[in-house]
Amino acid sequence: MNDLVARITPELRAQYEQDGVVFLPGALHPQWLLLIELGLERVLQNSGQIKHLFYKDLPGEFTETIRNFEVTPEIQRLLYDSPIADAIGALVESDNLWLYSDEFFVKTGGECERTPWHQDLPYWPLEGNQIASMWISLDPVPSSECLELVRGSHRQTLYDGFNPAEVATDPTLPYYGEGYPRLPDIEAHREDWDIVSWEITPGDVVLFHPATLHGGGPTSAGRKRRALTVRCYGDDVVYAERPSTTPTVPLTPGLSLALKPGDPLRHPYYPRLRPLPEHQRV
Ligand SMILES: O=C(O)CCC(=O)C(=O)O
Repeated sequence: MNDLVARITPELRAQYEQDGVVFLPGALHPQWLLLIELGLERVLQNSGQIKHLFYKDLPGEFTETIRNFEVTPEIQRLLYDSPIADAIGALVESDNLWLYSDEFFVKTGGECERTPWHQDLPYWPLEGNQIASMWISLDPVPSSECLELVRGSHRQTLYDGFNPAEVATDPTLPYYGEGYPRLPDIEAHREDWDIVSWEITPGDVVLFHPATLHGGGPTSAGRKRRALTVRCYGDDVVYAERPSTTPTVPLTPGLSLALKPGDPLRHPYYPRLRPLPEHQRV
């Protein structure tokens, strides 16, 4: 058992269940951060990976890329070899662990808008409890610019997502427009919500449930914030349908033909991380 897994105690698990988020300072060795940085460089330079740019016409750039694992050997090494999957498996209490997706959030080049408040779960075609995301920043981040989360919100209403194409107009405009209530304007009424965030030193991580309301602080001039979120799940997660108005994220053509609601979420889109697959053993 490595040190990180030993830190996933019953008390930490209870806190995760209660709050939908836990903070682990000094969780990752600099070697793993270097691997992430090399993976990010590959993605930004020449991987052919599709880059989504939020908030055009601002001084800073806010870029997102999703499912980098498939095109980035560094992210594969990270997820097979580092203690990230073991820690998430320990947190959600599942010996089997699959990767749902991984996502870079990069804010560079000057002032960047905040990441709108949202929950991840409505965007995903799944249900279950043995699931968690790990947010990892390569850069030091003051708490005002960090990922922010509403404690306990994973046990309350599941809202519609925000519409990425309309964030500059109104970050509560719905993604599906049916099936879920519209997101409240959390930013306009911050005092009504139990918001937590941390001052980040590289190596610290935030673990959170995909139904926890969260957003990302804006970044100020001269700063950069490069974050990777890794999303993994265990045995109890099953395929679930979402409103057909808009596809789930990331795109998974064919998934709805292969699985029916309630089926365990097993598909080549979701590589097994634990137990370590045979082809990754030496
Ligand atoms: O880093 C950010 O600003 C947003 C991260 C996020 O929304 C996520 O990891 O799900």
